Amino acid sequence: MSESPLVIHGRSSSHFTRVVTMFASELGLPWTLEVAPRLLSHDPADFAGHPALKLPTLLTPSGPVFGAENICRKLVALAGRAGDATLVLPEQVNDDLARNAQELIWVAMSAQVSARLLKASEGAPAPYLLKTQAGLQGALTWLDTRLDEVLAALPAPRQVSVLEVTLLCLIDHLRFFPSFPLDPYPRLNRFADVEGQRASAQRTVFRFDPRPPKDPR
Ligand SMILES: N[C@@H](CCC(=O)N[C@@H](CS)C(=O)NCC(=O)O)C(=O)O
Repeated sequence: MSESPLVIHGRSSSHFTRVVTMFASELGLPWTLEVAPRLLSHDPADFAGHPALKLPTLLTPSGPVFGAENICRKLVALAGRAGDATLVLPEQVNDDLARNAQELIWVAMSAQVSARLLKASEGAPAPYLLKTQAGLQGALTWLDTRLDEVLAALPAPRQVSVLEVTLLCLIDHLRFFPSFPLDPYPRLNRFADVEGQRASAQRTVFRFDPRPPKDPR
């Protein structure tokens, strides 16, 4: 494992970025954040060369690694822990309910990005924005109802799983950018309260990075 910190291109206010910084922290890998300057830019250079203009990207000497899930895999390898069953990547989850939960978490995270960016750039809510929000809330209801079963279906014992890290980042992000009440999801709230105590979560709490004043959050 290299001693120099890993460079993660992203934002401290991004839940996809936090999945990666939390995972790196869990693995004890030093990292620094290179802040993405303009979220609505069309220039891949503003996204560390990501051709689809997304973040996060992990910058490695052998090239970039795009996307939160891919980066988590790469981090496990960089930590010298490939094959360690206590680090639960999506491919180690063999239960349909838990796999469905992971899918809904990714969808909900993307829905939240779309909802925020559509809201920032438009006046009246477009029908697609309303559908996106309804889908996000549908995913949360599903997850809240089945959370105990989903967690019980994850491999154990485990240090950390992508599913739990992504779920914490999703719920915390909904608290960071509140747009509807989270009271209807008591299990998800309790989960986030407990998981938020992890050292890796405390180290990566959402905050705004300093950046050019005209860029919409
Ligand atoms: N599949 C990607 C999704 C990443 C994503 O949507 N990131 C958001 C930031 S939280 C983003 O880049 N938003 C800008 C945009 O969608 O234009 C991943 O897993 O990393």
